Amino acid sequence: MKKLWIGMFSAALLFAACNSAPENKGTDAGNTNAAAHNHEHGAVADVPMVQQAEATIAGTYPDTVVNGTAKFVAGENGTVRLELSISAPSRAGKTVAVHLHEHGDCGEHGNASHGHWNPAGKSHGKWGSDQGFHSGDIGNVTLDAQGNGTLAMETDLWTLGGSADKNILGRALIVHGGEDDYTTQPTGNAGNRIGCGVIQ
Ligand SMILES: [Cu+2]
Ligand SMILES: [Zn+2]
Repeated sequence: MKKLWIGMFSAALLFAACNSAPENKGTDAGNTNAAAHNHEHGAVADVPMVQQAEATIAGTYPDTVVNGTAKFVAGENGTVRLELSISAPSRAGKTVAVHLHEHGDCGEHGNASHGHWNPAGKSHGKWGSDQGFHSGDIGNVTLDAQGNGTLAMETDLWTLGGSADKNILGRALIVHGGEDDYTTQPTGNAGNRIGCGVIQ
């Protein structure tokens, strides 16, 4: 099944390579080709659209083990689904913040990724808050007794490619050592950047 799915992805890449229009066909094998033409053709994409992307998360400090994977899959109707899995044994039983940061550079203990990705110029906050939130404010993940945690979400604020106000390709997914208080500006006071991966 996995191989089949990868094959479909390859086919999607080939399609994208010979047709510059974004392809919004979902991963459901039952989709008809007609569904691929429901997307908007108006805007010229800054970055070619892809159907899936991934960030491999690694520790940014030699003495703090952090591993993880963030898988992003484009859905129908312009949404992106994230399935995140992280492991940070030193934070077992604690809650850690996860954000998308602006630059896809994990250097300088994650600080080279700069601030939270905030294309809409909003205040930092809890995802979905009426008071506003950054497009990168994924939020907190509670880790179990082994330091493992997962998060899944789906949003229409992100795209895999496309215009800079929505494209998350080339941005960094940061795992912090502490919890996001959803209040402190503009960071949430979430502590050091102990894990990082670039979305590609
Ligand atoms: Cu952050
Ligand atoms: Zn933020």
